[in-house]
Amino acid sequence: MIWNEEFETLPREALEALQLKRLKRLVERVYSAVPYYQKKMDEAGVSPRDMKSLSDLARIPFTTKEDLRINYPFGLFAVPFEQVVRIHASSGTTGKPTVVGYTKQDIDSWAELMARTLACGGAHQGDVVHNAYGYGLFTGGLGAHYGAEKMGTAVIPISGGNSKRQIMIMQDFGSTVLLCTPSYALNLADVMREMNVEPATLKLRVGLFGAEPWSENMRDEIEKKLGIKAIDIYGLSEVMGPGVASECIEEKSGLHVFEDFFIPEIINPETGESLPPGQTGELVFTTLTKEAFPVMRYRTKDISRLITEQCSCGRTFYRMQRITGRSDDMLIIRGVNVFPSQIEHVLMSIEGVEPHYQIIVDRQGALDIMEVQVEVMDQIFSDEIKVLENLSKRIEREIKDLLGVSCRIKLVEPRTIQRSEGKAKRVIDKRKI
Ligand code: DLL
Repeated sequence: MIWNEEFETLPREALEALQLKRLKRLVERVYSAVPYYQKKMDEAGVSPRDMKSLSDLARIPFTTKEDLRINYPFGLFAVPFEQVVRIHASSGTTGKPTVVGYTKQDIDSWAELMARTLACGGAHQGDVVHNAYGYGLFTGGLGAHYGAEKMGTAVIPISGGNSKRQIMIMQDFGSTVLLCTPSYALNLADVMREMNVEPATLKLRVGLFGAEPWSENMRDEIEKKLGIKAIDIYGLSEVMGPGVASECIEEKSGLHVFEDFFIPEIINPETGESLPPGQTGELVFTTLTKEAFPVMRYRTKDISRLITEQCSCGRTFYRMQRITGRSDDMLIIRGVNVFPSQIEHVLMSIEGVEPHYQIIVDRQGALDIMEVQVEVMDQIFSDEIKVLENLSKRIEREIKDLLGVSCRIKLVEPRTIQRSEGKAKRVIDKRKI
């Protein structure tokens, strides 16, 4: 089902006209309300009057996490503080969190976007939405919650953690739609197995997973283990939270960006130059309607590509390819660029390997050492040493073939790698550079 036919199937021309109208208003509003942005635009020699066509957006300076840090906590809010009704924050890897605000209208838009996302994933009124995204400052829990209510589903605000209780509630309340990170979905599948709960006896039909990178192979794994369809959903706090883009259940191939609310661009992360559709680079978003915390050309550091071909589901919005990495997640191992997603891709394609792994990077002398710790299935772990040796050699060889760097493989017993209840921590970089 398409939640909002009128907007989600707009012909391209009408959509772009709407975007331009909204863009003009946005730039004017931001310029007059936020002195910091006004200064940046003045320095770049661009004024709101210059927004004559959508291509003029490229004249606006980028916004980065550094801009947010400088203005911590509320310096980039574009409305009087009395109009702010909600504050969220995302924990950075270092220092202070990134803080974002919402007006009443922003919360309504967000609910609309999450209702669209749920509909994209095949949810409908009457569904029991098991919302295991964390409630709190993280945008996942409350963001999804309001969308589920708007759609008219029965939402269970279970939040993350306490997996046994989650499963009991799934059984007793008849949860049909699961919302959580993909790594937590796998964690739940493992706990089901430990509890001898057969996933087929549950009513779960579909899961909307996001907030962290995952791969096509991990999707297969989740679908197989939980017996559901797994949908990729994307968003980030600075732009809104979840509800920026979503796969449709019809194609499960690329995530529709809700382009009446956000303009996506792809840039070369090194030069900042705009790239044409189809090319891979860093995703950049401009929010078209947000009141409290609008952003212009926000650099996400997420790597993707835009797909402009029409989708069979009927939505006309461009799709973004699933995120293949982050420009700042990239590890440089002995000079070679390595994305954790590439390692995951290798691991998930090998029989006997569990989807739980951690990459540990260290430096011995002047040499970078990468160790991949990965869990193997029970029966393999209790097998002969030779079997384990062969498996670890095979993983090592395949990683070397794909990435051109050698690494150490450490096969570990099932359930030894720490499980996440939210975003999984895949990389531990111990190098002091
Ligand atoms: O993770 C919002 C969200 C909540 C999205 C629930 C989807 C579901 P932040 O905590 O600000 O917001 O983190 C945003 O997470 O820049 C990506 O690097 C990553 N991310 C989010 N969704 C995906 C996804 C939420 N589907 C950051 N695939 C983003 C890969 C994702 N990475």
